[in-house]
Amino acid sequence: MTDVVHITRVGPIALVEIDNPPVNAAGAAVRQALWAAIPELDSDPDVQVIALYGAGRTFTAGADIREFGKPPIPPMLPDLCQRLEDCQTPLISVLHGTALGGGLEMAVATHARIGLPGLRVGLPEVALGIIPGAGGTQRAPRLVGLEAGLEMITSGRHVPAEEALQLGLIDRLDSTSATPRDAARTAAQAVLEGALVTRRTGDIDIPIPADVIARWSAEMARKYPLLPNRKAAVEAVAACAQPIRDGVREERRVFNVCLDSPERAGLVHAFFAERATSRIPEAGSPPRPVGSVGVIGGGTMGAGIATAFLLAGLPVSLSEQDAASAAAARDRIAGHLEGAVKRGKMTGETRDITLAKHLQVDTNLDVHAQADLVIEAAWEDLETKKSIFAALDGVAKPGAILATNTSYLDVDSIAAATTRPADVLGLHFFSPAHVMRLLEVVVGAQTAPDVTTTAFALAKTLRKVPVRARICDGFIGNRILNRTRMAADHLLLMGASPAQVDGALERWGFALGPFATLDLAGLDIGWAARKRRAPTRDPRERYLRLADRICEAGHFGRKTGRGYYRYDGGARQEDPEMLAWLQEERAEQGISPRALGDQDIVDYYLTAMICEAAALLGDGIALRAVDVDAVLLFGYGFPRQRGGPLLQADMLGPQTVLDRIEAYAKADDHFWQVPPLLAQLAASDGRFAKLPDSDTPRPIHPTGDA
Ligand code: 3H9
Repeated sequence: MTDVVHITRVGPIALVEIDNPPVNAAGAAVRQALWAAIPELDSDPDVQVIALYGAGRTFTAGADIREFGKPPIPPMLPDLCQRLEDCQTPLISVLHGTALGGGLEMAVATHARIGLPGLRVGLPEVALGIIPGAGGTQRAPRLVGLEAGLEMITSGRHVPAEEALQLGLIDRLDSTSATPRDAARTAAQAVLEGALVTRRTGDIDIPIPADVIARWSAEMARKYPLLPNRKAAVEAVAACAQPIRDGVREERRVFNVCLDSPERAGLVHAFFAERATSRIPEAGSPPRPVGSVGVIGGGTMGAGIATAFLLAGLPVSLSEQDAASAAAARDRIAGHLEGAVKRGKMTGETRDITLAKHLQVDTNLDVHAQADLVIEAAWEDLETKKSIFAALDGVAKPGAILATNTSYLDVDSIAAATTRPADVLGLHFFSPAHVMRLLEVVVGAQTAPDVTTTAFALAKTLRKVPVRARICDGFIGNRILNRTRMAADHLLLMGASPAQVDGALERWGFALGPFATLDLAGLDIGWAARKRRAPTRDPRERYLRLADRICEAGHFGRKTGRGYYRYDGGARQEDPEMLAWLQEERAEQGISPRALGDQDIVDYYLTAMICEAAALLGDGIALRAVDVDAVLLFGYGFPRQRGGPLLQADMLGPQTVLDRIEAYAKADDHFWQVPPLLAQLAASDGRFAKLPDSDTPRPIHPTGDA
């Protein structure tokens, strides 16, 4: 008996319970405990059946992901799985909650599997940059067949219990036992009575036609050029043609290659980033209850925000300026809900009830009188927002949380327009708000702690990734975006074309390059903002007049068929006229273009991103490096397998980043300045990931001591 594995005997049955909260990950302690317990039970003549199950909410979520990249601690999971399979005593497993990755691998190494209702099984390793590495690629296909096995393993999807039964991954579904332990006793009894057949998965032979392997291999290479582990998973499955022990050895070889890859580092970082951002200093303050939500403004953002709450089952009141805008807002929301019905996220009946009973659209702010949270999503103008908040102050009930969806304005100034600044914060959703996962939670100087925890609790309800930010122009995401947009313009000035910049960044993993993104979003809003800011622009700023010229010609991006690109027939194509303007701009600034390769482009762009990320981290705008990475990953299309700009900085090493900045500064020492925090890390060979959390400006020690 250990802390993480409990054994009880019921006559000839040995019940083995894994108890390693929260998800029974098969970390070193669990492996060691099972490694000791199973042979002992196997050699005990009084034990006739062994039944393995999990305590708490789940069987096991697999290997302990936190162990990846660290020195391995024996016994290794594949050896443990082989030991389970080799047992002379019948050994069965009872699965509930989730049996994922190494959890499912242990289960398929036992001699029969029982599922409980609600179970989800899967081999999600590919999403972490690896492949199943404890026999999953060898035993799962032996149970479900080659094609079904390849599909499960290369997609990593969670398979529901009924399908798992159909596929042959589990042998039975038990819908009568009250607990996994009861189910384990019942199933063990069935084995004793000969009513449940046991067998070793490794003894099963399945055909492995070479053409099927070649087809899947080619398909993975084509679909996932930046994720070599998907193709590697197919290679490992091909080893099912060999005896089980040889196949597992081959799987291990492939697994180790993937384990050492930068993609694994990026994807595991992204997995933890998604969860780490919820650790906030306010965590001790219980959130306020939120049973209804008000939204001010029903444009693209407001309608998206309202939809997000409706999809989460919360009633929404929405106010607009006039009847026509109110009707348009309702139509937008109805359209979004229709989309949810089409994607199977909502039934038609629920949609009808939601629109009829849970959505109230009005032209009067009073409609929000009873809302527990009101989110303003009006035009991005400080005076407009201040007057809305002053009016809302007179309408909202005491204790209601008042939030602004501003993407860069000063939340404290907006809060000052009310008599209750402690109830005010920023909730920066990203468009489309019912789809995008990022939510920047902007905490003002006076925001009450329970207002912040309420925002984080709500984000969980909405299945979003909340990231805490302090106030600055653009918070975390848009502050970095502004900087990288300038860097992208510099690349054009230096000699690249928009297609080269976009192409290089897309080949690196971004879903869409910066110029294609601008064309998609529309160039007119940025043009208006640049005209407003022109009088105060720093004369030292290297400014490219290309976007202005494109707009002056009446081209605003995709919606007008032309922008940085032409979109005749839909696909983007280089626009010779735009290229001529670019050449003229360079000539006017006395620049002779030079050839830039993909690596030059990626290095320049990424360094600008890291530079701004380091600066805002130093300013205490983000609590920690991983929060900045989460913003870029979940709101700005940063490639997941790259983990985020600050993971990249840590992988490159701060000194390398600093050297690059100093080299770029030779041509532009206004744009390129070394952030003090980066200089400190470079001096101490420190890492962003190791910095303590801080939401105030970080003291800088020039000696490098963190
Ligand atoms: C593998 O098995 C490799 C093998 O093939 C070969 C090995 C040789 N390890 O998500 P939640 C933590 S690879 C360590 O918020 P939910 C998580 O970080 C593994 N920690 O709960 C969080 O911690 P915190 C293949 C883990 O109910 C807490 O548990 N398996 C692991 O929303 C709660 O998690 C996977 O990829 C882990 N494996 O979702 C499954 N899993 O509270 C990964 C979770 O400190 N896990 N944690 O922030 C999941 O998909 C979800 O966690 C799960 C529960 C669906 C299980």
